[in-house]
Amino acid sequence: MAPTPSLAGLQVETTAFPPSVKPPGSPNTLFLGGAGVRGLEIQGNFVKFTAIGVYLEENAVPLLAVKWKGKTAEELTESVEFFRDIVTGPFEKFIQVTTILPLTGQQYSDKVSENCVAFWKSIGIYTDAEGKAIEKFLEVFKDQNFPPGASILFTQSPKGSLTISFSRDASVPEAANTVIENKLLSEAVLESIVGKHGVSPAAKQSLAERLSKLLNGCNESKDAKAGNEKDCQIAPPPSLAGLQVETTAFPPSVKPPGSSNTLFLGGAGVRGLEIQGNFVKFTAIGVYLEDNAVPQLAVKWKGKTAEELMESVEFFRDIVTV
Ligand code: HCC
Repeated sequence: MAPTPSLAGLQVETTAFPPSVKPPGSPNTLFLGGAGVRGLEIQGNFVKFTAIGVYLEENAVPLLAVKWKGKTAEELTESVEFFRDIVTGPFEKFIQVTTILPLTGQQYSDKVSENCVAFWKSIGIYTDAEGKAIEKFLEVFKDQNFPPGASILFTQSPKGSLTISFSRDASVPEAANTVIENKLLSEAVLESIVGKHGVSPAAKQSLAERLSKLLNGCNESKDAKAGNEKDCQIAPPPSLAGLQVETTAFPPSVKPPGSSNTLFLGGAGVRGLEIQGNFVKFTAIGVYLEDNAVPQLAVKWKGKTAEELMESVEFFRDIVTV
């Protein structure tokens, strides 16, 4: 069994991608490989259309490690072959495309189909089977509409089936809408997002950054030397990261009611109680702080490790009273 990669969720615009999901039509739990926006330059402005999260089955890490362990995020970002290996690797994948701007099913499926066909032609494959698969793909989207916040979900099995589901929000439904049995189409959908001419350079960069961390030292057994887990936490810069606690997504910053300031997410967690031997979770709590808390706390606490802060009653007293 591959170890569970220790990953943070990611916030892309208003969409919180949780660290792991169980895709519709699959018994497996996949981890968030990376996420980013898909936008278009329109009259000099970068217009963001969708937020895309790419999830991978856990065995992707040891499989990719064979060739890619030791590479930096920059090397991976620039490697067409690395993304090809993600697209074609023998592990399950799940893609969540959440709309930022409204899209019709036809607009979306026309764009994706166009990109898939262009990819096949570029590598010299395009048979009747692929033509039929594209027809079916367009048919599935024909009567769909995606207001902002709706999601298009693709589950890709290693054998090559493409399962398509829809959600009115960012939640992942249990049931799938349609399955298309065509390996090349399944691969081309991911290729069109993170491949050589992928529509989301942001998702590519995110995948490269997170996987380089997992591949370079975070791929040891769970009981590997103490501290490894901590070093392997992958979190985007604090100024950008929200946190997912159970079903609650805490955004990276908020403007509290009755305040003119924007506060950053200091931390979040559950509040539970041990009841008859079970830990029962009652609430999810997020604590936001004003930006100037950082330089103020730095005076006394700069240089301390997370463990030292964790065990310091005085540190938490300072947060409460500062
Ligand atoms: C693709 C192509 C497009 C998208 C994708 C994969 C995508 C579509 C956005 O996820 C879009 C934007 C404007 C339009 C139509 C679609 O996210 O008019 O291969």
